[in-house]
Amino acid sequence: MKKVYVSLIADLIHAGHINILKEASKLGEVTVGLLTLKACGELNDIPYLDFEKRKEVLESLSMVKKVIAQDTASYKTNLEALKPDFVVHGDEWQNNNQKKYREEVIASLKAWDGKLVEIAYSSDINDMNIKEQMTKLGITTTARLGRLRKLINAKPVVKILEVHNALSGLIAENANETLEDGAVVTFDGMWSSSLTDSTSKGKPDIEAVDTTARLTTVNEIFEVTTKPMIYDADTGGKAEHFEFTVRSLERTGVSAVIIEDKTGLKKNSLFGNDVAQTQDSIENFCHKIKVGKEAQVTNEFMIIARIESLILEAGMEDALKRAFAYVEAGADGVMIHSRLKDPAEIIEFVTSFREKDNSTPIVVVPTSFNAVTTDEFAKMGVNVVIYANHMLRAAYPGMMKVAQSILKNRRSLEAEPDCMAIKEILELIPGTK
Ligand code: SPV
Ligand code: MG
Repeated sequence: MKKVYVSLIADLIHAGHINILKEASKLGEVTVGLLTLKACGELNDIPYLDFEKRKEVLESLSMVKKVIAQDTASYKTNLEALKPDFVVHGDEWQNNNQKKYREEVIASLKAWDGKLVEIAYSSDINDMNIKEQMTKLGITTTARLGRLRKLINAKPVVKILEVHNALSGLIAENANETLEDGAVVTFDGMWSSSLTDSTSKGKPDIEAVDTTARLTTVNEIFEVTTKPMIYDADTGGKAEHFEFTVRSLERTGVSAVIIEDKTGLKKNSLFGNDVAQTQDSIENFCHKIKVGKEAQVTNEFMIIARIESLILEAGMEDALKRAFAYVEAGADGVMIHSRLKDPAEIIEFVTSFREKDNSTPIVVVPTSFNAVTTDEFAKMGVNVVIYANHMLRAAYPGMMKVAQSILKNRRSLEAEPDCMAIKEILELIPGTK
């Protein structure tokens, strides 16, 4: 009996998969290399179903002899272990972001005279089309909430963009860029920033915008998006209040909350010690984390502890001591903040933290240390990078410039080149026509 290898994600089994498996089984005994969450992350294609569920479905198909895990987007390790006579794949990978894996498969098969068999790809039935259609229908609260943890487990680094209203939410949802290697990159989720939500409401970033108003913004964003959200809850308020915030965020479908270890009148961290800011005691803050963890209803919701020691110049030792204490108290992740342009203190923190803890997610907000790329953060051991205020900061100068031009010229003619065309704005929102 010949050996046949088929690599699949098999999240939503459809006629295209069945066709490939049918053709593969005509050639011999089929082993499916089922992509693990990590391997899916390399392809930027995160499945809805977990590995065991996807495996169960495939194992029940008569065309499949065996299902094994494929832990990387590359087939190499599995192929060298199995030495199949055939690898069967849809022919669409000749021209998409899997091209490099195809070339690698051809090279590997040569060593034992195996063959690659490519099946004509049915362009009307494929995962991406089905997923796109599903996304258009929206997302359930539970699926959105659980998605952040999945992304953190799957991807080398999760990229989050600040949103302050539904329109900026649509940018986080739809912005994409095709890189040189053909890979299409997108943002993984959204950040509800206390700074930009307050600023867009014309108020200072001092916890003056209450949770109800903040959640109204979140709900408006959720109406038109499907990506997960991390919510900036400032200090979290009093522990007795924080438990209600946690429940409200979960009920809305927010995936994670970040609370910072400050107390008293909160001021934005980027002021540093230029304004009076007080750090909470480790004991109090751990208590707040515990209260939050006890209040949450789902297993997926995350409470992330933000350490302000470097912002307030309390030193690296204090930052690390707090980080470990907060994780001990139940925090699902830590955020380390810095307002220095030089990333040295962030690198030192991440390296020292990772020496003792190689699993707790680390979050950074590189507003100041903005020369570091997401890939460099990933290599360092950071899991989530938040671009925390850029949508609002980009929008405001444009609006101010146009307002001033109208005043100066007593008409809008001169401002037109700085504005989007009316036709474009009429068609900006998906499904307008
Ligand atoms: C925010 O976006 O509101 C933050 C990040 O908390 S920072 O402004 O850098 O403090
Ligand atoms: Mg904030």
